[in-house]
Amino acid sequence: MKFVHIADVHLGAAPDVGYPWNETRQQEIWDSFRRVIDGIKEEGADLLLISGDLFHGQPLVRELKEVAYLFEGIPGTTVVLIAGNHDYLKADSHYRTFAWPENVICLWEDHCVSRYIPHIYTYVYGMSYVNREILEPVYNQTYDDGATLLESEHADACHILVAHGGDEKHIPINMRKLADVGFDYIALGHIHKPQILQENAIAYAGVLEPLDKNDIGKHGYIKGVFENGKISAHFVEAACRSYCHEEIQIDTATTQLSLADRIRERMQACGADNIYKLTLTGYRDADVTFALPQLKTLGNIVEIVDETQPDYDFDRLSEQYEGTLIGKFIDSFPKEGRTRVESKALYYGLQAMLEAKE
Ligand SMILES: [Mn+2]
Repeated sequence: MKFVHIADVHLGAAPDVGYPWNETRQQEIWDSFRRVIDGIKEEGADLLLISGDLFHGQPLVRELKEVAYLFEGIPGTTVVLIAGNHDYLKADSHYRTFAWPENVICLWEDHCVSRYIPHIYTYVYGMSYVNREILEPVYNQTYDDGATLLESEHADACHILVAHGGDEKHIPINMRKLADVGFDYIALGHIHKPQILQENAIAYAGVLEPLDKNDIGKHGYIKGVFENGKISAHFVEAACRSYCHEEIQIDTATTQLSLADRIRERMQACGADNIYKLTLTGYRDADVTFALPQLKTLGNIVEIVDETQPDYDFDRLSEQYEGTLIGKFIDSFPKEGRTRVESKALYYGLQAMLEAKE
C-alpha cells in the first residue's frame, strides 16, 4: 500500500503581502498542490493523507470545486481529509455541505473516528477542528488511556492516524505515549517544519510551500509504503522556493555599492529564486550608514537586519572628549572583555551622544 502524506498546504494564503512576489507565491501554493496530484497520477498511490489546513481559511465553493477536480483525476487514490485550525469546520463552512468525489473520505467528526478502506486493508483514524483552538489532548485522551482501542476486525490491516496539532492551543500531544498505542503511522500536520519524530512511524509533513520568512529550510511532503506489516517513509522536497537567512559580514572597507555587489553574489550562489532575510554584522566605517531600502530591491529580500556597529576608535574618542560626558561615558566601560550587553550599550550610547552633538 503506497501513500502520500501532505499537510498545511494553506491554499488561499498570500505570503509576504506588499512584496513584488506576493501574487506569484499565491499561485505557487496551488501549483505545488497540483504537482503532488500529478505525481500521484504518474507514480500511483493508494492513499493521499491530508493532515489539516489544506486551506488557509474558510474555503470558498469555487476553491473546493478546483480541489475536487484534482481529486477526481486520481480515482484510484483514496483521499483522507481532516479540517485543521485554519480551515476549521465553522457552522456555515462549505466543507460541511460540499459534495466530494467518491474517492474522498472526510473525517469531519469532532472526536476521533475510524474508517476502514477494504481494498487496501487500511484503517484511517482522525477528527476535525470545529473551533480555532482545542486545548484538550484529544488524541492521548482517546487512545493511550485505553478508552478507545484500535480496530481489530481485520487482522494485519494498516492503522493510520491522521492528526493536526501538537502545541498548547491545538491539541497538545504526548508523542511518547501516542507512539505506544500501536498505529503503524501517525500523519501529522500543523507544525510548518517537516519533522520525522519517529522513523517510519510519526512525522510532520510540514508546509508544502513555505509561507513565512521563518519557514526556513526544505519543504515538501512524505511518501511511504506499507509492506509486510511495515511502514517505510521518507521526506520528498517539493517546494518551488525556500526562505533563506543569510549573514553578510561587513568590514570597515565595505561601502554601499560594494555591499550591493556582495548581496547580489550571495543570492546568486544560494539561488536567485529564494526569498532572503539578510543580517549585516561586523564593524563598519564610522562614517558609513547603509541605505537598506535600496538594498532590498536587489532581489527577493523580505528583510534586512543591520547589526553592524561603527568602528569607533575608543582611545582617540576618550582622549578627544576627556572630562566631558562622552569621555566619562566611554571610560565607564571596561577597556577589554566587554559583555555583549555592555558592548551594545557602549555603541548605541556613544552613537546617540555623538549624533546629538552634531
Ligand atoms: Mn494548523
